[in-house]
Amino acid sequence: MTKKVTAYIGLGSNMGKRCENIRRALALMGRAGGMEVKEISSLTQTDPVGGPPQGQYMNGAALVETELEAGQLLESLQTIEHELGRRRSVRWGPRTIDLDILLYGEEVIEEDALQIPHPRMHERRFVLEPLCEIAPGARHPKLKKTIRELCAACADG
Ligand code: A4P
Ligand code: MG
Repeated sequence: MTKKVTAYIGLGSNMGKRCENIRRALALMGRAGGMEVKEISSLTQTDPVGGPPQGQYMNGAALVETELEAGQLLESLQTIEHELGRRRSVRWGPRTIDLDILLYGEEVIEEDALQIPHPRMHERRFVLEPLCEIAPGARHPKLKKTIRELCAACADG
């Protein structure tokens, strides 16, 4: 049997129909092959952090079980971002959909194209709060703290 890994995906949108974009991304993730969406947090509206002046985001998080390697998972998520009209222009700029791999099991990956845990997740309330809803006890493999602990210690907002 193929080994399954539990991964957490950060969901964000601040262009167009934001909830609809996230809902469609989750549906495409379910159909992409090699991953199953098991849990979804609530979606909350958040003020933009960094980047140019831009509209408010809807943010959430999802738990997926996947047979894909982390690099394959990233590729699959980027294909979905593209299908939903995401065009990369400005870093941290507005987007129809952003799908970030927050955690992939307890793996630590530090490559140019892929860093896991997501390097800024622990300082962002818009990531930690939805993640804490679905994975309070999941552990950040570098900081050795649970999501609940990181959320309680987060200075953002
Ligand atoms: N990449 C490396 N590690 C990862 C990972 N763990 N998951 C690389 C996904 N991608 C990863 O990402 C740029 C490159 O990061 C990818 O090609 C991939 O190889 P991108 O999605 O093209 O660009 P980006 O999202 O603008 O950059 P980045 O650095 O991912 O930005 P962040 O940190 O995700 O910030 N404010 C609110 N309120 N809510 C938000 O959701 N999001 C951002 C984006 C800024 N402010 C926000 C929000
Ligand atoms: Mg991103």
